[in-house]
This record gives sequence, C-alpha cells and structure tokens, in this order.
Amino acid sequence: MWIGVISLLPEMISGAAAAGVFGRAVASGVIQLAVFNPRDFAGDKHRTVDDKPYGGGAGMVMMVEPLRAALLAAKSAAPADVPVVLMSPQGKVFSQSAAVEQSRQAGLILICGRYEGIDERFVSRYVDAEWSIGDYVLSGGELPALVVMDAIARHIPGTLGNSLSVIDESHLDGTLDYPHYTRPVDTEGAKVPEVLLSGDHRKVALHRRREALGRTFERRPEMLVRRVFSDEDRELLKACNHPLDDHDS
Ligand code: 58G
Repeated sequence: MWIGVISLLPEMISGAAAAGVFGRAVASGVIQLAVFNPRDFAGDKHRTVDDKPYGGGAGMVMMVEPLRAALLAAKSAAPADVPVVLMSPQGKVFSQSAAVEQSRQAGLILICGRYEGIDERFVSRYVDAEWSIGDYVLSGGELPALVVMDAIARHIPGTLGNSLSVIDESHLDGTLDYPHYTRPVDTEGAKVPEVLLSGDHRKVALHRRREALGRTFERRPEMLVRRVFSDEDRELLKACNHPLDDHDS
C-alpha cells in the first residue's frame, strides 16, 4: 500500500514510521511511505506556510497554496484516485472497521494540519474525508496520522510476523481482548489460571471467550448492544449477568 503524508514536521512521521512492526513493513516494501512538507512548496524566500485569520482571532491558519502544491506532488507519486484524508477533531471517528476497509485499498494521502487550522477553501476543494482518532484536540495531525497508519498496516498481509495474531485480537469481533499470561506460573503469589496449563484447547478457547465477553460487559457494555450472539456466547454472557438475556435482544 502507498501512503503519502503531508506534514510541516516530516521527521515526526519518518522517525516514528521507521520503528517496530510498521518500520519493518516500510523496509520490506509492503508499505511505501512518502512524506511531503508544504514548506518545501512555499512561494516566498521565507518559505511562509501560514497567515493570520480573516475576521481576526487568535493563532494562524495554514495557507492554501503550499498545501495545494504539496498535495499535487503527492498525487503525482501516488497510485490513481487515492483518497485525500484530513486528520481533524471535526472528522468522523476512526475505527477498527475503517482500518480493515482502508487496508484493502491501493493507497491513501493523509494531511496533517498545524496551527489553528487549514484554510477552508483547501479542505472543500481537495479533501475527500476527515478522520478523528477521538474527542480531544492535539497540536497537530501527525500523531493521529501515525495512529491510523499503524491501525491500517496491521491488516495488510505481510505486515505482522505472525498472521494469526491479528485474527484473535481485541475489537475485530466486537469484543475486547482476553487477558494474556506468560512465565513464570507464579509471580508474587499471582498464578496463571489453571485451565491455561491444562493443554485442553477447547477448554482454553472457552475460558478466553468468557474472559473477553466478561470484561467487554464490565468495561464497554455499549459494544454488546445491537449484536447477534451465538448460543455459546449467550451462555457465557449469562454468567456475567448481562441484561441481554432479559431483553431477548
Ligand atoms: C481544521 C482545524 C483542520 C486531529 C484544525 C485541521 C488533529 C486532534 C485530532 C486542524 C488535531 C484528532 C490543527 C491541529 C488539527 C488541525 C490538528 N487534533 N482527534 N489537531 O484526531
């Protein structure tokens, strides 16, 4: 997958993108990453990319022209028709299902804003979608862009060493992950659940499913509404007193 990022702090993107699982995907060519700095496309000798807001008010606004030139350079390097996405607190909240969907596409251009915002004429003409990673404001779109890039990359074949790990994980089936344990069997008196040492794969799977459903009910009950459950999940949920059983929903 080809990912283009437009950012005034390109080293923030290239630095973080070189580490870990994502870094390996870039190094192996599974992900092609290209970062474009609007400052490199500014028209004046001071390389100006921002100016005061019309109508007054605090802070600065990113100018259209350097952004447009950076975006056109990105589009020239990108596969045909890649969507242009602005990271913004005004955007649609990014989700696991959006990450899976995007991982099947040829590419993506992410725009990272700085200052108080971006001239709306750039947004309305060039931006196809706005994504938010959650209801909080950051000083730039770079961290959100890295978050969505990582979430997407995990679903591209060849990104994760172990292709099984993404299948089991939290959220993919609409429940939180089950708890994990490794050696030693006893740490400060805290023991690994006996069933995980039993070697009975059926019992282990049932135990993990019960733990996953139980902690989803405790921590994120809204994730369990408007869903169809298997008979087995319904039995496991009864043990957590989930109201689902009373409402027949
Ligand atoms: C309009 C207004 C466009 C994303 C402001 C761009 C970005 C939080 C998130 C901006 C962000 C999030 C200015 C700084 C947005 C820029 C950027 N903060 N929740 N900050 O995903």
